[in-house]
Amino acid sequence: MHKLLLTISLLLLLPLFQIAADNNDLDDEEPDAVFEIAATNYNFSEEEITVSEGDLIELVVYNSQGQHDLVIDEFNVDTGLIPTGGSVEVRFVADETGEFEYYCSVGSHRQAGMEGTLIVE
Ligand SMILES: [Cu+2]
Repeated sequence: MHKLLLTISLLLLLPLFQIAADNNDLDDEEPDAVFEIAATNYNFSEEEITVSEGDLIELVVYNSQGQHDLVIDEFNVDTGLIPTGGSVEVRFVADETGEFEYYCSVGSHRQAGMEGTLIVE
């Protein structure tokens, strides 16, 4: 009886492990496209990025000056604060076509011009 309960418990937990494994797969895969974006006060070096639907995208965001991050709400992309003089890599699958805004969420940086358009086609 105990064995049966144990087996059922493990079966219930299995999907959690699979989700964790899927996330790791994203890190192991070769990205289909890599974009380097530099953040300064108050500008991103790329105002527009065009990618293909379904592609695994890697963004390498450099921060050369000030406090910045890069966020794309629709794809749950958020670099967190990027160290000044450093960079952060984020990956996501562009699994939806359309135009999406990316922006810096620090203070009023977005209003000051730190935004751009991600086009998935
Ligand atoms: Cu900023």
